[in-house]
Amino acid sequence: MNERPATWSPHSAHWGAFSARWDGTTLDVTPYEHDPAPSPILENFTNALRHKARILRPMVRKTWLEGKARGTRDFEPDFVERSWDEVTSLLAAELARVRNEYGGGAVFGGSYGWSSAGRLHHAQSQVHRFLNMAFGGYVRSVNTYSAGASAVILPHVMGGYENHSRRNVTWDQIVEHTDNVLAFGGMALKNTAVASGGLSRHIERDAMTRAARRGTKFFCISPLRDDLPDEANATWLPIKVGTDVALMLALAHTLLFEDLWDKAFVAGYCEGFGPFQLYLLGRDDGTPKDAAWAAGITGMSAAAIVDLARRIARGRTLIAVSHSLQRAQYGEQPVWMGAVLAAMLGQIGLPGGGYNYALGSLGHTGRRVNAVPIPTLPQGKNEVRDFIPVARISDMLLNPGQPFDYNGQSLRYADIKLVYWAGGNPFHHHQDINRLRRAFNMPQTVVVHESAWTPTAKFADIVLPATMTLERDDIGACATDPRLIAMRKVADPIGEARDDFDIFADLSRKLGVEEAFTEGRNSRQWLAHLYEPTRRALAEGGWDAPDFEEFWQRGELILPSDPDDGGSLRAFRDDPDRNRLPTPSGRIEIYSKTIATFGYSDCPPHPAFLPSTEPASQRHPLTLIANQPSTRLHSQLDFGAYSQSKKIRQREAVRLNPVDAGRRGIKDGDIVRLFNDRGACLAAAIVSDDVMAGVIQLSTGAWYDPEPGGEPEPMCVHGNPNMLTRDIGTSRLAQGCCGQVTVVECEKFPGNLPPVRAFDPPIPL
Ligand code: PGD
Repeated sequence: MNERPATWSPHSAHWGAFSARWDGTTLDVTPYEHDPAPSPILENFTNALRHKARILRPMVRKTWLEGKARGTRDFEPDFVERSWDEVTSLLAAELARVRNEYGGGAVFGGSYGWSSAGRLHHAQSQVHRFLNMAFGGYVRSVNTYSAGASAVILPHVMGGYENHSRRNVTWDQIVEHTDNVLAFGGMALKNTAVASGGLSRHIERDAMTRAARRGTKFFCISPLRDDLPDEANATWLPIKVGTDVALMLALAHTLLFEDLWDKAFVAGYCEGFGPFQLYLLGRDDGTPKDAAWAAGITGMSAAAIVDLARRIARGRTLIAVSHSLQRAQYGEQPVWMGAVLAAMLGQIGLPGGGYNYALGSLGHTGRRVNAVPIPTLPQGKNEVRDFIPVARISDMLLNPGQPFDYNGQSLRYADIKLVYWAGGNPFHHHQDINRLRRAFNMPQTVVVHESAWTPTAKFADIVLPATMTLERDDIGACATDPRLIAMRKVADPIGEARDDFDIFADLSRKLGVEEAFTEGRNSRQWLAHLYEPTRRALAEGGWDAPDFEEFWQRGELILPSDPDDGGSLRAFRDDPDRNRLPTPSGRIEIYSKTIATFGYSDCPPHPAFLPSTEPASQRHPLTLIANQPSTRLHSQLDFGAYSQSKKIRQREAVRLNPVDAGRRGIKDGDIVRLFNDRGACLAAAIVSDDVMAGVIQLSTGAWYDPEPGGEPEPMCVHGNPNMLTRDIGTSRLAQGCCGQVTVVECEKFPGNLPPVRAFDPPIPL
């Protein structure tokens, strides 16, 4: 047992920097002293270290040992314990078998997930490095669940995603310059609290307060009122889910019709306005995209739309489009149309104006970028060419060899025999979990490294207990936060848990290639090695550049930042010929000839309003928003104290409007059943007029907890909205995730309330 340390240990999580101390029983956590608005999610750590949900020892599915796992995996207890030596030998032999029989192209190591904040013990980087360096490659995944559509459309029409989301308008610019912020999808503080690698200062609340005091007018364009905090003093413009593009088009139409648009900017900086103008005016389809047309679609009044258009044409206006809007069918369109609307206003590249994709969707945005590189684990070269857009995992497993489209390419799904996952929880994050269950029953072997018994771990064949972040040394860093953190180990690992790095080093040794993976370094030596490029860049720039030991003793290092210069869009504005955008024309593409050649009807060559192919109906009259939770990051530490404190009768809370609740006889605190043709889940009702009528909101992250005996498609008794979401791509262009929106019905749950078992560990046979 650890002694209570005399000093607190600095540490970091994706939701913020903090210090912690552990006396063997109690974990004290305190936020970084200079953080003006620490996230309450930090409290989730306090009961996590020794929680019953932690995995203590390696486990193997008994039916897998008997060669019968494929097609029979479920959530009933079927595990036996194995020693580390036995399990790594077994796994090394299985990896060698699969490679010999089928090659690396039969292993899916895409292994998506946020895992933890440290730069070395980042599980996704570790598994990719292992599969590249020690195994010979794997089928990978590209893009993210966060930004699946935008990461593909933006390079076609404006240039790289990173530049437009991160090196663009800062909060400081907004405080000083911006008159109007049109926040499509809002800018919720629960989202800006999070940035991969962790932030030491959460600045957004203060920035919005100061901007609003100076006179910035924020507009929260969302079905949820609290998608902007009270501090922004925003005007809420409730809009029907999935209709933002119609509003943007009507704003553009009004600007055009009333001659309020910046013709010189469009002529000098954009490509292809002509064909788009025909669409906007309805010359090609007979439907002018005017305010009256949009009113019928969005639920806003035509007069309010015209007023808004006139207002944004005056003063400095920023158009921001959140991640959430593109996590839906045709999600490419709002990202593109937001840019076109901003181009018509002519302020792209001006301080505090123009277009900032994803500003306010994560803590990475609106800040200055570090002037030196942060430590990064090299992942080696992947010899396998096959990949999937990340959210096509079920499609791939269910349809080996079948064709699919992606970004102008015709590809085929690999035939996967072994799935290797570390640092993610697909049974929380992927859409249509009943379908995912079938998909995860296709491979011969499923391997998972986890620190807790998530549903993904419970569905695996080989489960390896990983340390959690507090149980190891690491370096915390985020490219848009100046504080490099010596994340010191706070507690000894639980049970027999080991670092992912040590597990992979062991496996590499059993595969006879230890040196290829470790390069002769232990984890402490890797930390020093990863720190070195940062130190070197600091020294070359003439900044404070302590060696690793000194950095480690200090516990932190403040890194210099690049200037707040508006990035590549400002440079483009200043000189569009010398500073061309990295698009085919070098300009903002309002019409994309490249996309036109793909011939995708679900992603036309200019932005357009495409209504969902699954609209609300009599059977499923409510539109579900399955957004990011405020009580945890994704599903991480769902058993943690803060997440648990917000559950109602152990279930996740679902919010619905008083009108919809009244019609169904639902009151605050009632357990309700949400359902559609794909599945069902229970949740606990909160009746609130912060949610627009016709909309129901259930955040992601409650661990999937199938009702026993409900096979093959049991309901989740805990509240995972991915029981209900659609597992389709945004379009053939990006094939991004559509998890944000679906349609459902909701009723008061009539039956006996089943217990929540989500956090119970399986009892070994
Ligand atoms: P997390 O809960 O963060 O979710 O999906 P993601 O899989 O990233 O999972 C991380 C897992 O890593 C946790 O189970 C944690 O225990 C484990 N872990 C942490 N540290 C370590 C470690 O050191 N080693 C190992 N081996 N494991 C570790 C998030 C994904 O969900 C994302 S990014 C988005 S944006 C999507 N959002 C939505 C959405 O808006 N709506 C729906 N319906 N669905 C979504 N899914 C997506």
